[in-house]
Amino acid sequence: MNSLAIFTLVFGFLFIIGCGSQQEQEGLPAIEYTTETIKLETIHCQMCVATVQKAIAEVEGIYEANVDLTAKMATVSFDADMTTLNEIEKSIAKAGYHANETTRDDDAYARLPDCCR
Ligand SMILES: [Cu+2]
Repeated sequence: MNSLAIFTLVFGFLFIIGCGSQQEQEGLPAIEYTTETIKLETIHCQMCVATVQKAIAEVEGIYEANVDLTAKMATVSFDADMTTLNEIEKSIAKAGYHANETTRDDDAYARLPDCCR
């Protein structure tokens, strides 16, 4: 088989998969995401933002997360069947930051880079 034939075959296959999953999605009710804001009083630099972003992303069921350094606030969209606001707050606290009324983990805070403490 020449490379063009393989390319056509692979591409065609992907196309079929793409169509298949799209049809499946149409048949299912759309997932509804819950959007919540989280107060992040103790973030103060881009490194803090990156750490918090990572902590949020580690939680299963996160759809979208935006950390606003100026507002000291995160806006998080998640699948409420998979996680809760409290789980997300706990993940941020475990990374060393206060999240709403959830207090940071002191050991994690002590391990943060100097600029973040
Ligand atoms: Cu920082």
